[in-house]
Amino acid sequence: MAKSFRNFIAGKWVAPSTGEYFENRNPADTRDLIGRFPDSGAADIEAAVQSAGRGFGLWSRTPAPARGDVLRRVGDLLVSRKEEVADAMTREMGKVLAETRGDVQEGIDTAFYAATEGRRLFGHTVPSELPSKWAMSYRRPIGTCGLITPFNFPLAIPTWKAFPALLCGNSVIIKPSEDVPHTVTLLVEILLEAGLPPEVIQLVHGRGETVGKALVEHPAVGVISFTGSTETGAGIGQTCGRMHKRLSLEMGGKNAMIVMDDANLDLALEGVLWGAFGTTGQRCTATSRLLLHRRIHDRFVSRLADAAGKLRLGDGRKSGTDVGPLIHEESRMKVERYVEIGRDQGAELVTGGRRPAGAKYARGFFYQPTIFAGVKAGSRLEQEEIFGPVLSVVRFNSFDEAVRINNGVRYGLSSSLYTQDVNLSYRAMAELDNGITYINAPTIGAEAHLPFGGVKQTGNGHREGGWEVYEFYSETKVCYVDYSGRLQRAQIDNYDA
Ligand code: UN1
Repeated sequence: MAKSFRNFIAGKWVAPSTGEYFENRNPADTRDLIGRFPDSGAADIEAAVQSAGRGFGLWSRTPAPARGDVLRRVGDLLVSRKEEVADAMTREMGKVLAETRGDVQEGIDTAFYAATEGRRLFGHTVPSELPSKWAMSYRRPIGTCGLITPFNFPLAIPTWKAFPALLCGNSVIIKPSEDVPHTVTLLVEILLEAGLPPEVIQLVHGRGETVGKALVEHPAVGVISFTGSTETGAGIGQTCGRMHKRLSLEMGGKNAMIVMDDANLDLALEGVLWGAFGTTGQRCTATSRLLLHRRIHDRFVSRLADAAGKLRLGDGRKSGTDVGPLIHEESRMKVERYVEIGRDQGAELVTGGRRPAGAKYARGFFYQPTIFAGVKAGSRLEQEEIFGPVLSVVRFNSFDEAVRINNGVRYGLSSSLYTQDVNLSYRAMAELDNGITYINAPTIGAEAHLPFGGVKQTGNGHREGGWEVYEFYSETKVCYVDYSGRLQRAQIDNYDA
């Protein structure tokens, strides 16, 4: 009998009010049942919100350096449990162990950054325009933050959201993806072990349509942070707009790598294999378009098809695996639909394009690394996010044309340019419409201490990571202290006296 996991609400591990559970199975082998997780309802969110309000009262008055100390211990615990968390993550999510170790490391980096931020959290002190008067700002906690996280970075993304939110003095309710509920359960255990007061954190498992919706619509949850699809994000945006909530959205991407004719092609080849097929293409930052200069196009495509065909598909927990399964059957079917679309639209399938054969793959959601060449700018394959191991190659004639193609999609997360030309590198940084541009590296690989996010329909202007996220999770408070002992009217007494 598989273990039944619980929610964490009001300082206790509790069963859901609904009495319902869903199964969490290994995507590499669906016979492997990890456990049953709560299919919670609105009543569980209500209890979590009540508790988070109490947690906020306590935590918001704890000095920020002391909050940072808790997060430092979280980082230490993640370091000591890195291997165990990575293994649990690969078991429920599928990506290879090297990647889930990286995912835990991103959480560790985020914890240590947050720990030191407790001793910064800078405001400004600026001169007043009037004599004997001080003017300054500082960062204040906001309240309860609702965090809705996706399946592809089961630890890193919850930490990007929760650690800065906590460091700023807020309480947190996490609703993780129902595809990866175990990893966040481990994270909450670690937060508690590190000494976080229990009511500061709540974990409510369940589906977006029920639990996620109740969280977004609850009037006492003033902040929502969501990573997921652009469609779901648009709906959340409407609700938050109507309710005047602070909202951070991190959504789709259709990221391009541009390879110029002077590029180091060995480096570009290694880069595109990693960018397109790492995490089985299930990153918002995945390299899903490869723009090749016509002079190197044919040679590069044939080397790439060859190398992609050699990637070893399999269970991410077994050594020797390069590419794990997709997260679930619907996601594999979506990939299959796009492969059909590519064929129908006349793109040339150069490798992959089907499920792998063999008993080894029969129980998992595997799909071969797939490459289409001759993809037309503007076609569906080139424009739409697939979130799987499908790379579309587009040929171009000039750098200007490559920039136009890169910018011709509704998303704007990351981009990449391979060249030896320093002038083109700087032009790319200026002209590519993305939140992140890499030079001589693929479109993935953002580091935790820099702001992460995209322009256009990828986001709504906020950034996660780095220093900027602390502004999202805190309110600016401005204070004026007039010690002149008289009424001083700003803009008036100092000009018209
Ligand atoms: C995502 O693409 O969904 O930049 C997150 C990267 C990782 C985070 C990616 N550090 O590839």
